[in-house]
Amino acid sequence: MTRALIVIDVQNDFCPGGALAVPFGDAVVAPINAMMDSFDAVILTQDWHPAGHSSFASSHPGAAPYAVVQMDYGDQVLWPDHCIQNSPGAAFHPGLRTDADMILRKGFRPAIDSYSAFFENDRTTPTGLDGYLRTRAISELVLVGLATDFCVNYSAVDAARLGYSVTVALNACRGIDLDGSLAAAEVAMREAGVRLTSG
Ligand code: VGL
Ligand code: ZN
Repeated sequence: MTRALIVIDVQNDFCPGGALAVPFGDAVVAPINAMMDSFDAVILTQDWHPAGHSSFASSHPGAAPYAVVQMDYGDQVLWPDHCIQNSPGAAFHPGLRTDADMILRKGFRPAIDSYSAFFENDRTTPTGLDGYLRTRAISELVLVGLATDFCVNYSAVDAARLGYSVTVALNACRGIDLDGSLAAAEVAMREAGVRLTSG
């Protein structure tokens, strides 16, 4: 079995002091670094939005951050401006090992968000990661990173649907937890056949 570690969005804006800080987000860095050498491939993802992205509350006059709006592809949470291309907030946490096989950027199309590393939020536009993994004969994935209830959750569920064997190492993830989203994400991942581990 060829196994990959998929490291989701360990970027400054999701760490303490960042624009969309996940509580204790930086606590994932040490365990993730320690895991990297045990995999055949390491893939890092990077949330990578243009200024004025449609997922930003600031792009919707009168809307507050964390409100939910209807886009033509479904519900979308409106976020504070974050991970703007080439900004310090979009950079990886300075302690994260970046000696990875591939770095995948997502969320760069102005009109659509992309939580998942596999599909944009319409759940059909591919990022290309599935093709990369298939051509490298990678069938087992371990996912870690930020945020458990958004990008890790969507990536894990999509990966399971695509037929990968998927584990989320919760000890190396942290969540945002908006209105119970963390508990809901754990249910969604389990229902999709994702293994959840804590150590
Ligand atoms: C994420 C909200 C907006 C994440 C990205 O990485 O979980 N969450 N953009
Ligand atoms: Zn984002």
